[in-house]
Amino acid sequence: MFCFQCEQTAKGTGCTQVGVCGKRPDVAALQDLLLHVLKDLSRVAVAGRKAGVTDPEVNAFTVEAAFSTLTNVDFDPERFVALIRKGAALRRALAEKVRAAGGDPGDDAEAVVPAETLEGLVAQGERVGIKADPEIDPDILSLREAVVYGIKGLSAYADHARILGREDDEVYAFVHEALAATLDAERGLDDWLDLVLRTGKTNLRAMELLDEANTGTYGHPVPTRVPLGARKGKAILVSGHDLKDLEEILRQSEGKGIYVYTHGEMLPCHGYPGLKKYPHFYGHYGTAWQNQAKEFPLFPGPIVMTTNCIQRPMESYQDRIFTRGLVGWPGVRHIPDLDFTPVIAKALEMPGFPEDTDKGSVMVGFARNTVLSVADKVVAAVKGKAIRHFFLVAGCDGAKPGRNYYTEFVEKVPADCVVLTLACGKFRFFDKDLGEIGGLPRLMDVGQCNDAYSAIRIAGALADAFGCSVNDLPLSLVLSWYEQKAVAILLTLLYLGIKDIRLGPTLPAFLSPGVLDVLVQRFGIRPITTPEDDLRAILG
Ligand code: SF4
Ligand code: SF3
Repeated sequence: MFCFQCEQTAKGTGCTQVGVCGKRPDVAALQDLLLHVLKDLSRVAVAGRKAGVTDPEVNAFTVEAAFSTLTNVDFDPERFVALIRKGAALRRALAEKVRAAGGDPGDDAEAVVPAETLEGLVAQGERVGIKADPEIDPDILSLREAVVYGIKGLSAYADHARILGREDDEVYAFVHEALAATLDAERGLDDWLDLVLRTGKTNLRAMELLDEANTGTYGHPVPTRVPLGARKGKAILVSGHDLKDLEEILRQSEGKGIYVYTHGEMLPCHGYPGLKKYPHFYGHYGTAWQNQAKEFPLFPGPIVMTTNCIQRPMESYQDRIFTRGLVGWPGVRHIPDLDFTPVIAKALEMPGFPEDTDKGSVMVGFARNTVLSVADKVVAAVKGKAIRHFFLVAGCDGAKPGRNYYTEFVEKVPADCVVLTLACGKFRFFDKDLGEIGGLPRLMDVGQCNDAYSAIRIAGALADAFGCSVNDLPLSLVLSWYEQKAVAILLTLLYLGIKDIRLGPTLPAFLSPGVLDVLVQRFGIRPITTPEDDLRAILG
């Protein structure tokens, strides 16, 4: 196997024996084969659009299948076998439709015919992995993989939006164009660079769709205090990023004497009016994804993983963790639709929390509507020099010790500066009381990684208010990345021309020295150093 799509890749170069994330070589090969099937399907979808043929099932399948190969989503070989077979069948059916419409779907002989057995499929996957072409130019490989990982992240956002009824064929058309382009051995460096930035552009649209989907369905988040302790009684823990799953769990468990808690990236859900209206939606349990093996054994109820990041479940909670959506782990019970009866039954069967406990609380709900509703106050505070600088300290968390940088950074931010945050990296500092400046909290949680769009809108609106570009605002981006949604967001920021981003804890292994050089020259992107040095460099 060879995989270097995430930040924790082995030795900072690539996982070759087994994934640091726990991905086994057979699953890695199946993911490679699925991706190859998707690229081939995309080629036919591109030909289809030229002939006026689009297929909603193909569109939905493409983003679902790409999302399922994102880090820490699906570790179950059987699920990938099913996706590979479905992808190949969709390709055959689509090619026929395209031909019937007078289009040219290409040569069927080039299509993948999935092997009969798991071993056969794994062998097929091993032939189409990242390093399949030993002759490929390292910069082209780097840009091609940047596109693929950006598409995986974008697909996650598009899939979340689709679940809530928001779609745009332009997004699907680009996903197909980009995946088909990865099969084109003739593309030059400039074409690849262009495709990288267009991936960022389309990701912005996908995030916009998701923002419309979330706020259109559940209302705009409002500032909300979320307890970190527990209420005496039965309990369900919901993790991941999927708001629809959470809503259904709340609806189906209402009036049953069960309290529902969020975990990880679900924390910001407490701010949505359409979700916080449930009286049994109580509080937040635990911290970021990489601590689940420590925190889940102590939760006295069932746990539902709606999306990434799942870690290898410990034996002590194997029988009460459930996967939903695209998440999978061999041997873990999967909820195939929105019927959460088994989860509720498990909650009723388990003891729940024996008593109330108080562990403090945190505030959520500082998404674009909240922040922009006090834009005048913010602008006045900056002009009156009460606020010197804004920091967006955002992104993923992970297990590496280098990630303490973000905790220290936030602790050392001077008292006249404001910290905006989003995504699971915030668990390094989310419960710190940084106080207020002129009635504004100094630490504001914009939401999930899925809400990066909200932060972009806030930055854009502030730039408008000051009559300058985002790059000229007293704002610095200090980002932490781990998986491919973060890659997609980074590509969006580059597409928007945002400069001087600080990125850590390490730079992506898939960026070749040549590509990194271009990013440094054109965008001033740089690795984090130490909190002291970075703060000094930013604030002068
Ligand atoms: Fe390694 Fe990350 Fe790939 Fe898992 S997803 S195999 S940790 S690079
Ligand atoms: Fe976190 Fe997995 Fe990226 Fe949503 S939950 S930000 S890592």
